[in-house]
Amino acid sequence: MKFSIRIFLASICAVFAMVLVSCDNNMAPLEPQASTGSLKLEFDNVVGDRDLKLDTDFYTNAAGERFNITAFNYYISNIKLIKSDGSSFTLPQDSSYFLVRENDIASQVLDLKNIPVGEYTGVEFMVGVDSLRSVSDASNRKGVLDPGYSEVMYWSWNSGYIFMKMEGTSESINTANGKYYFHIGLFGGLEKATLNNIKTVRVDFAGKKASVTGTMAPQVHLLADAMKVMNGSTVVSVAATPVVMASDYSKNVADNYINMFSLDHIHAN
Ligand SMILES: [Cu+2]
Repeated sequence: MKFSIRIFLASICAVFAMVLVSCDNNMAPLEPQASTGSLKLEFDNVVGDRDLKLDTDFYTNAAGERFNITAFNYYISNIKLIKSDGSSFTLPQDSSYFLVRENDIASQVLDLKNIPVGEYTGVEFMVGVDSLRSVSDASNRKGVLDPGYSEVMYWSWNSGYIFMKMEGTSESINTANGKYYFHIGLFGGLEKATLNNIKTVRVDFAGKKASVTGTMAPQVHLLADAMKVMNGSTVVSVAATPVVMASDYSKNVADNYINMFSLDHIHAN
């Protein structure tokens, strides 16, 4: 009798032990597993192989003209991150409008939040603002899209954003102030049919990866080469066309600057 009680107690202990072990096993997968993280896109403005320095530095374009840059701003919007398997993640549109300005360091780093965990091998974005947003109610156009934004990137007379603004001086320009003004916009207009200079750019990371995890927030360091605004399929001369705004010629400048973006490197975290 005593013996069987002992066996009985022993087997109860064994069952308890198994329950404890299996409970322990079940605990492990309860560790929180992040499904999103963040990624930073940095736009580093350069001119050819030199850093862009507003006002003070002079550069020489393909037309042989010496020029400086006093302002360099552009909108980046509708960002899409591309994975190695070809799938992609499109940022919610409301959090996908940025204005990069050379005179504002903070504006050059786009902090993208709530990015699904994964390995990204490229990025796609619009240079400018899509036509739908351009004509949507002012309540949908706050922050950098506010038409009253400090560095006027908006044409009130044509209800449209200036996608890319580059200004500077050159001694080759034969006007009183010797300045050039490239204000490139036009989204195809509704009331007044215009050119559509909305451009989408894709930058492949060329074998490199930006791995977003719960703890790793990679920083993708892109270069934007202001020289390419002038040097491209059209060699733009600041002397011949010191003012490029809402004219047909603006297409040539837009076709040039879509090629100004490239990957420099990726910081893993
Ligand atoms: Cu970097």
